[in-house]
Amino acid sequence: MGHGLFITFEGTEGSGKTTQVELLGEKLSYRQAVVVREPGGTELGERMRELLLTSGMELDGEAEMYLFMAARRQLLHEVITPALALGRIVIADRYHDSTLAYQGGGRGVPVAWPATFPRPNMTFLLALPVESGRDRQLRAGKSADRVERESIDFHARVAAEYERLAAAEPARFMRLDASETREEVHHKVMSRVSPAVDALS
Ligand code: T5A
Repeated sequence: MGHGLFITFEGTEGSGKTTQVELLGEKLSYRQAVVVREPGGTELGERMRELLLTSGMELDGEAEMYLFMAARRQLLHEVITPALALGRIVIADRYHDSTLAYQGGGRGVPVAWPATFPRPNMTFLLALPVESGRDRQLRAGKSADRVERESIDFHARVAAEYERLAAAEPARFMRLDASETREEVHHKVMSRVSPAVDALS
């Protein structure tokens, strides 16, 4: 990895990742922070997003895992790695921990961390009860995609896997109570990000 700063946001559906990514992106716009979302961010990624989330296609769990990872590899190649090499800050709305939690924890597929996928410098896990996240999405008028339509049990396994991942790497993960207000969560994010940004310059 270069000398930039790689920040990722993770969590179950409706936990507020996109909201926090936008708040942080605005706060760091003076540094031209690069904001990406997964799956997406490249032509391949956006096509994959359609296939994975809205096509209604029946997919084998392992095939699904490779598709998410192929989209990620392309995003690393086109966007993330060059930005980090230039010393930029990259903020990602989901990254490889999503595959570990959803395809690994949720579907029971064995998922590894490829050597060519950089580890983020910091990862914020937005922890929120699964039902509350679904309520928020409903209130926001967001219709459920292919993964979101899975059972409550599936989403509980995803949440449990996120907790396990965060406990296993306490130096990288910061677990946040996502039931707090947007501003409170953002404040906690900044308490971790600001010193790291100061250390960059
Ligand atoms: N997936 C993805 C995999 O299975 N494997 C993978 O490897 C990857 C990368 C992605 C789907 O793909 C799966 C996981 C997902 O199912 P997506 O459309 O990107 O799909 O969906 P999500 O990432 O889940 O995004 P959502 O938009 O559903 O949820 P967010 O981003 O967590 O939440 P956000 O910020 O949009 O907020 C939801 C609502 O809550 C409000 C917001 O205003 C919004 O209305 N809100 C709050 N309300 C009260 N208090 C707060 N603190 C709030 N923060 C936000």
